[in-house]
Amino acid sequence: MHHLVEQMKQKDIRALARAITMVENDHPDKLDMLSDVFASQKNARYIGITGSPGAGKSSLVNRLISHIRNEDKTVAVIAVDPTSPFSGGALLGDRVRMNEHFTDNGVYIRSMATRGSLGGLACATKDAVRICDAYGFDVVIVETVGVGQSELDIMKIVDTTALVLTPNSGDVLQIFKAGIMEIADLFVINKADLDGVGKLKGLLKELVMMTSKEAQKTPIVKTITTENKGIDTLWEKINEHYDYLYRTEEGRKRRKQQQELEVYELIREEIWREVKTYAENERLTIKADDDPYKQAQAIYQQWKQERGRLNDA
Ligand SMILES: Nc1nc2c(ncn2[C@@H]2O[C@H](COP(=O)(O)OP(=O)(O)OP(=O)(O)O)[C@@H](O)[C@H]2O)c(=O)[nH]1
Ligand SMILES: [Mg+2]
Repeated sequence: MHHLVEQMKQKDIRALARAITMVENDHPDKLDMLSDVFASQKNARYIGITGSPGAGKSSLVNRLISHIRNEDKTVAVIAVDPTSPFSGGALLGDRVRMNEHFTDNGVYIRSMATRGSLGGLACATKDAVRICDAYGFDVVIVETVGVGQSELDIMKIVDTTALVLTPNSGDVLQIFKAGIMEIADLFVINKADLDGVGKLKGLLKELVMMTSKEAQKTPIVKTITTENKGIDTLWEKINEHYDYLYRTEEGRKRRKQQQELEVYELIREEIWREVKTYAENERLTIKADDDPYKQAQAIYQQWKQERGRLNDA
């Protein structure tokens, strides 16, 4: 067994941190470690909290942590930070940090960024979630800003996705367009102390009816995190959804689909690595101004021929 996984079994939190750093940096030895992580997974429930910047995701997670701890369960939080050099910082002056749980051993909070790997952030996040599961946390929460494809991919990892919206933000339409609506298992109207809650709720109900028959049941929960209101209901709805998933075949089906995709993604990554190494060794240069389709085909075909030649030899 990989030494980090061995150490995690002894509840060594630094081993957990190191394991996550390995996937974050796309370390060449990560696959062996991850196999052992996979085999050591317990039965954590995975929850995703997504929504626009500043919607109150971290505030909610903060409150949820307290709630979960009161039930004597342990919880890990992976805060995915897609902060780009362009938007970084400017938007985020007012953001809430989850520092208050810093000294609690039953809580682990980690933010993630990545470089390197092809699958990128979504892939690394999935691995980090599994690592937290293998360590033995009862609940793993993923916080991510819900805007692009990679966030959608991240949300496919979790059992239950809560989409956080705020009144009068215009979020709904934007998120509806981005296809995030379909992956939400429950809606949270946070900042319910502000005006426009009724209007947002009406709009949400309409959108839900339009998108799917089944989703009519998609719960809408109102929260005011600053006053600790609605958190108990939110946790209850999350649990109800989890129960539904595993009472029916839905949960198993979701994880199976996810795992199938994952196998192909791992293959893709493996091939990508090989072709890239080959191209670099052969000093094949990529010309930014030339047709990318033709260049990709040319390099791929050349690599394939080279492999064929090596196999024949
Ligand atoms: N009025 C009101 N303000 C809230 C509520 N919840 C959060 N806020 C405030 O909204 C701001 C952003 O909260 P965060 O929890 O950092 O939001 P976030 O979605 O995690 O933000 P990012 O991680 O930066 O995308 C903070 O100033 C919070 O105090 C609420 O229920 N009502
Ligand atoms: Mg946040």
